[in-house]
Amino acid sequence: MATTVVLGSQWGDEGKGKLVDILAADADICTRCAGGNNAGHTIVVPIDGVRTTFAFHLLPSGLVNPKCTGLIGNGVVVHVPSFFDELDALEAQGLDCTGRLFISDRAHLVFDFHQIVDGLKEVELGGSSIGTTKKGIGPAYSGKASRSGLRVHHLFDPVVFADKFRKLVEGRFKRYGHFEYDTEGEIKRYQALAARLKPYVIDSVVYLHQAIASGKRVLVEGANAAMLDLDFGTYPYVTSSATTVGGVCTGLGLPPRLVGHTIGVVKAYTTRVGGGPFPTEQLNPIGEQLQSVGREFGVTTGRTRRCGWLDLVVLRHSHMINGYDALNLTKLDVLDGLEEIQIAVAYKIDGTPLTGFPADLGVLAKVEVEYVTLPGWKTSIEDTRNYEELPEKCRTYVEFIEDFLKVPITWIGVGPGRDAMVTKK
Ligand code: 2SA
Ligand code: GDP
Ligand code: MG
Repeated sequence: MATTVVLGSQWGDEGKGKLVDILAADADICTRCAGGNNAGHTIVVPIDGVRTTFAFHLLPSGLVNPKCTGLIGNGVVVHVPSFFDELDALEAQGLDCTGRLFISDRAHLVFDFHQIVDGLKEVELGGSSIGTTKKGIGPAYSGKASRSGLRVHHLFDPVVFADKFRKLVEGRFKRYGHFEYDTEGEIKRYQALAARLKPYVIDSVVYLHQAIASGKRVLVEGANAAMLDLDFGTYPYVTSSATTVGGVCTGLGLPPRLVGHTIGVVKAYTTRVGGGPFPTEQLNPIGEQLQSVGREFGVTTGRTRRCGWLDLVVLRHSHMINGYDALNLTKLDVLDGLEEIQIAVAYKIDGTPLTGFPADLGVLAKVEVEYVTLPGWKTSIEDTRNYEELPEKCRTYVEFIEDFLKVPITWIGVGPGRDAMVTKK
């Protein structure tokens, strides 16, 4: 099968970037299909013997492999100035992307006014704000769905671009009042940006299909995660794209039969950043320990991530939607110091277990979470590379998850570095 798909299985930040970087060693093309520069994917690799950290937001993480081509698909929303900022930062870190980075002409554009509106919408929501990254993601996807958005190809028709742009800004002024914004200055700035962007722009549908037909191996890098999916996540506390497997087809123009091996990335505990329900959240010293040992801070905003126990109800829901062939359990080393570890195995209402993850947040607020408690292994696993050498209690934890979900755990993360991965046969 030509494609491998990596998807977040919880509320994001599971460590997708690290796995994508490892798998990119065997990929010709690494492509993003959804989201924008709200995402933050961290890669820690030795470059000339120096431990180097890369933070990817909009560009595909597979670019760390110099033989891999990056492709930003039609389902992604692109803030062009941020695209160049990220590219410049990567090149300053020694990553030469010349001739191996492309962007779909169908991708929608995010403008600064979308980011302003993102902030204004959050203020309007007050106490029930989503906790967005304020990167303009929701407003840009709203424009796409309401058929008024501007796409990459519009950049190359200056008259059409200027006309549509003015109308879009006027519409936002009508809705949110006259916020400070230099419309004509922006139109000029985008003329220069268009010229710079031109060499990167392609018809990604034709490109991808020709690549696959000629035997090229494609790696799809999911952004955000199943519980942030617009349809299947904890709506409205979600992002505005299809972050589950369907988004791979629509975000790239890939028929389902070409969606190959699907890998779910599962953090060994759970985190969430922003607002919204989180049934296994630990607002106590356990949550604080997970946050500090796991260094749980947003890669894009620097916000502190909320932390809690692993939730198998969430993972069963996400597996039903994405159909994982294999899992990467990450950050298992973060649990090293714990005496006991809890895993959520059911949500109950009046003693009756629910069959799925509830759509209605009112129902979700009423669930009683049932946990299984397993003993901790109380020893460092960061230097372990063979599965059989992991402490027995640690293997029990891993196998409990496998048995519950009936999906093999093929990789186990024991540290942030590229080499800190146990491969399980
Ligand atoms: P948005 O900005 O409209 O997509 O926000 C909507 C919700 O989606 C969440 N979201 C994220 N959750 C986890 N990680 C994300 N990326 C960054 C990271 C986050 C950061 O890798 O750390 O730096 O804060 C991400 N992007 C969006 C968001 O928190 C809202 O709950
Ligand atoms: P992504 O959005 O899913 O790519 O994940 P992020 O990069 O936002 O957050 C994951 C964080 O955990 C990053 O700082 C990674 O370097 C780090 N990380 C990834 N895997 C592991 C692991 O197995 N152990 C530890 N300790 N850190 C990890
Ligand atoms: Mg992240």
